[in-house]
Amino acid sequence: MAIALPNTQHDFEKRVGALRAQVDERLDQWLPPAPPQDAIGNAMRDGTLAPGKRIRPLLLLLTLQDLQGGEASDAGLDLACALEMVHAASLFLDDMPCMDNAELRRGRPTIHLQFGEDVAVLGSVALLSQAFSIAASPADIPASVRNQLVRLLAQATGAQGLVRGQFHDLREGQRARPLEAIAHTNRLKTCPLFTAAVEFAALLADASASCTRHLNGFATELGLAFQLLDDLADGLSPQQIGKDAGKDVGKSTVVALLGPEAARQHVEEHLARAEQHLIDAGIGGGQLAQLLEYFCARPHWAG
Ligand code: GRG
Repeated sequence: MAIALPNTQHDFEKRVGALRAQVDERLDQWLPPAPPQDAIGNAMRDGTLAPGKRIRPLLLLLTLQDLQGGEASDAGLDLACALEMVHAASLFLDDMPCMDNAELRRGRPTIHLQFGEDVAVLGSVALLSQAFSIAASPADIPASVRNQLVRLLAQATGAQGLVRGQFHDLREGQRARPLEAIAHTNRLKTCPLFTAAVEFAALLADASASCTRHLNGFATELGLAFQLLDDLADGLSPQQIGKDAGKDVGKSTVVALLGPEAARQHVEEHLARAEQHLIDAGIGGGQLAQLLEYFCARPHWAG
C-alpha cells in the first residue's frame, strides 16, 4: 500500500525525480555509446543505468543545493556520475561468486550471470577508470580542487575505503560478532561513497572546514542508517520491496543480531544524529534535512 506523503514531501519527491533524470541523462553521455560495440560496453551501460536509487549522486547534488543554491551545475552532475559509476563497479564485483554470489541486482540478473564473470570484472575496472577520468576533469574547476577530488575518490574506493569494507564483510560477515564489529564493517563498506559525495560538494562550494566536518558526520550517520535499512529490507520478500531481497541471508547483520525492532530503533538514532550534524553545519531545514524526513516517511526506501 502506498504511504500518503504530505505535500512538501511530494514536492521533494518530484525534485528528487528530476535530479535523478538529470543524472541518468549525464550518465548516458559518459558511458560507452549505444548500441555498445562489445559486451564490456553493454555490461557498463546495463549495470549502471539499471534503475537504482541514485542516493550517492543525490547526496552530492542536494548538498550543493544546500550550500550554494541554484540548479545542478555541470561539475556537480559530472561528479555525481563518477560516484554512481564507482558504486555500479562495486556492485558488479560484490555480486560475483567469489563474493556475495548474488543472482539478482536492481531486479535483474546480476552482471556476471548476464555477461560472464570475465566481463563483470573487466566492466567494473572500466567503470572505475572512467569515474577517475571524470573526477579529474569536471567543468570549470581549478586544478588544485581537481587534485583533491581525485584524491578523495581514491581514498573512498581503495584499500582504506570500499575495498577494505568489502574485505571485512567477506571475512567477518559470516560469523557471529558483536554490534560494534558489525557497525565497523558497515561504516567501512557503505559510508565511503556517502562521505565522498558530501565532501565533493563541500569542495565545489568551498565550504568551511567546520561545515565539511559536520557534513562528513551527517553522511556517516546516514550511511549507517542506510545500511541498516538495506539489511531490514533484505528480510522482506522481493514482492514487498520490488527487488533483491534475501541476498544476504546468513550474514551477521544488526538485524540478525538484535532483531528488526531494535534495528529500526538504531536507524532512528542514526537519523537523529545526522539531523543534528546538518544543524551544526548551518544547513538545518534544507534539502538534506528533507531527504532525512523522506527516509523516515518511507522506511523501506533504501531496500
Ligand atoms: C572500488 C569497484 C570497487 C570495489 C570495491 C566490491 C567492493 C570492493 C565493494 C562493495 C561494497 C558494497 C557492495 C557495499 C554495499 C553498499 C550498499 C548498501 C549497496 C546497495 O546500494 P543501493 O541501495 O543500491 O544504493 P542501488 O541499486 O539503489 O544503487
